[in-house]
Amino acid sequence: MEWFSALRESDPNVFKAIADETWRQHEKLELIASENFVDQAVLEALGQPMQNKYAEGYPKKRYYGGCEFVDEVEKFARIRAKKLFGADHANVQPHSGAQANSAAYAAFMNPGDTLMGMELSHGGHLTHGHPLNSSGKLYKIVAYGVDPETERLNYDMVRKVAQDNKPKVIMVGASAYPRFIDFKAMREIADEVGALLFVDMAHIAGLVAGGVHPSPVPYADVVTTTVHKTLRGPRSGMILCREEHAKAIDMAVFPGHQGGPHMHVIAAKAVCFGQALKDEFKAYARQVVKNAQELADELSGQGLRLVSGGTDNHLILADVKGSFGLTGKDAEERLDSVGITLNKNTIPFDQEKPFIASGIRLGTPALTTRGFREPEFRRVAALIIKALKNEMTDSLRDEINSEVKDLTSSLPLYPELNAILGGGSESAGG
Ligand code: DSN
Repeated sequence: MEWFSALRESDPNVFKAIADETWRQHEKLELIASENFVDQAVLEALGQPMQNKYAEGYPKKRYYGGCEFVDEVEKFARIRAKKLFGADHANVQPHSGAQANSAAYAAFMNPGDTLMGMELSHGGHLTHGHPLNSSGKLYKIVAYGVDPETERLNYDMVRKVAQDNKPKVIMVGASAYPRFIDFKAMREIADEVGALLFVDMAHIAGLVAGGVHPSPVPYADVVTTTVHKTLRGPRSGMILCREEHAKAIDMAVFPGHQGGPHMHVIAAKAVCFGQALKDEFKAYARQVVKNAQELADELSGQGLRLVSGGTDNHLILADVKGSFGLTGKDAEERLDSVGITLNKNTIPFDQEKPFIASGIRLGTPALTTRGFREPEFRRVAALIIKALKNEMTDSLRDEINSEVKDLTSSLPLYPELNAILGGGSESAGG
């Protein structure tokens, strides 16, 4: 049976949307910092009959029969995750990063306890205490931000917030912070105020696995992550912790927050962790950072102001309003129209609302996966600047779009899949 032959036959509408999306991923320059492209092995593990299986519980202790083979993949995933990050314990069942964070909080906090997290508008995350998220509704939130001068974390300022508020948990981690985080300093602050230290390493997990970002694991009580960002696995979450916290974490995930684990996704996590243990993944992680630094140098050299002046990791936060008088929303839409995909983002001390924002966030993980290196990223930077600095006319749009196509066709994504799906052809909508 050829991949997608049944779907093409039984549901042409869904088939066409998948074909179009696969082609879109190939045809555009993907710079969303939290996205990546998994390989065929991960896709195959996601699309197989383990998706049919209920398996509440943990390996060898399930509430359903017939779990002997799904037990195997969960064991592979746990063993590989622990090896990859040097952790005592891994729970690989969270369906997402948000679920992982909710479960981790609930394992140690009661409603009304104080949670300290990074301000969302300074680069933090919704689940670190935003008032509209369950974290912000259940817990008393205190927030720390970046230093207005350096736009980086200032550990004396963080210490002061902790000392003034004595949180039960300090959550460290960000979705739009381009600099290394000093986990040792955060551990010291947590110890000084008697707090537990949680790190959400979702954005940087692949860089930590690849040895190009300091690891939080030696310092944190609990580390949560997604698997699909720099780590390049299936869309899902995971929790790592010290042995003393293993039981509380496992109970908080199941039965505390989830029912049946998604065993097909856990199989794909095992595949991803196996890949990340290889030397090739270390080379990939190094290249992600090199590419981000090249892109940052080129963009700032051509007049785009970068928050904190540059990057240590996979992402760049750029002030398009201060640099070119465009809002983040305008910049996102303008770049989208020329085949460059990224997202608007608030910058520290932003005067605009999050849906408008003064900045854009760019990341290199996805394009690095398809083989882009420094020379390609220099071309990407030039196209971004050309689109942002000039008035967008039809001819400029056509010119940039055609340069984007030249770049993407030189390093194709999913060529075999697109051949099966018909990506780019009239029938697939391309
Ligand atoms: N939505 C993710 C991101 O883009 O950073 C965070 O969950």
